[in-house]
Amino acid sequence: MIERRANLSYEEFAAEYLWPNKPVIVTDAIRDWKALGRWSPEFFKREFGEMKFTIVEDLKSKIGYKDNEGGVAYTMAQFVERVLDSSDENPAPYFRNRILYDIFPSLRDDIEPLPEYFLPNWLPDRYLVKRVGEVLNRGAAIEIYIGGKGGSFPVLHYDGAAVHAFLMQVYGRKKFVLYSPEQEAYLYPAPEKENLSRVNSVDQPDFERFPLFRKAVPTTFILEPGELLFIPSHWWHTTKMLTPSISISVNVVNQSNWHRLVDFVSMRRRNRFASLASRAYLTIAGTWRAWRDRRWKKRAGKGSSWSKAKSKSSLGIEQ
Ligand SMILES: O=C(O)CCC(=O)C(=O)O
Repeated sequence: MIERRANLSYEEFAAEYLWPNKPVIVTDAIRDWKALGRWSPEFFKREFGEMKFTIVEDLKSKIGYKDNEGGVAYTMAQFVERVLDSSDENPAPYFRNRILYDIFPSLRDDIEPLPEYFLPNWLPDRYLVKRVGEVLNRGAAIEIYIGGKGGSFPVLHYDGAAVHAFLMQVYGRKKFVLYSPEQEAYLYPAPEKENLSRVNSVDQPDFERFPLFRKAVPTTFILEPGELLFIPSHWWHTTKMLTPSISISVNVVNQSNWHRLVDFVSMRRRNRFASLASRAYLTIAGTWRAWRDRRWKKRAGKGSSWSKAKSKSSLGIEQ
């Protein structure tokens, strides 16, 4: 069972969900977004009908779930037609993990104000180690997803680098299936990409190949338009659309999940020295940011919001 909350203050969110690493749906967090009521498949056809892109239709065979390169060419108008005709038997491909501000910069204002729950976020920070900065900064990008009935996210996974995810359902209904981190032993993480499951499908799993998956207990629910879902760090998840659907996602790292990020990154370094070096660097980087956050909060005054704390910071852009 997932809790649905309304009128959830930042402090309540942090104490009851962020720090305990527990999912929640907030029903009124994005109620002022212009996107609600404005965005629909028809809106994208009308406003961006000529836009050209490609989509990889069958990602099941590919393990890299963010892989959008190559595939079938569409205009937005053609794609929207596919979305509107989509069915369980013949689902439209999924336009997903596209960077909203890059491809639809004019839509920036439609998703304002961004909920306070997204702060503090260490992903857009500057990092001394260039490669770390590149990976984390890319992770900070707000992403958009457009799909049709019967379409699904191609793989059961948790988000890379163990970031938290916020999923905002702007249009249509989407089914989510979640598994807590404790159930990892039943989820068959891929040896080469530990955050992706090898289980072929959560709806029709091949129990011959994945017998332990019988023991996995899913949390299943439908995200309705206007709702925000918090998927905490290392929670496994996948989705299926019940209607044409448009969603937005935001990833977040801060003190609450940095230790999981450190584990994730150092676990992936096969070389023991590189693994220890990453752990040491990231631990220092996290300790410094935790201290900086506390200083911002203190300066802004007790009870002030994170956005106020950040804007009052004398450090300006994050270090
Ligand atoms: O909204 C969806 O279909 C799932 C998105 C997701 O899990 C992801 O991008 O990591």
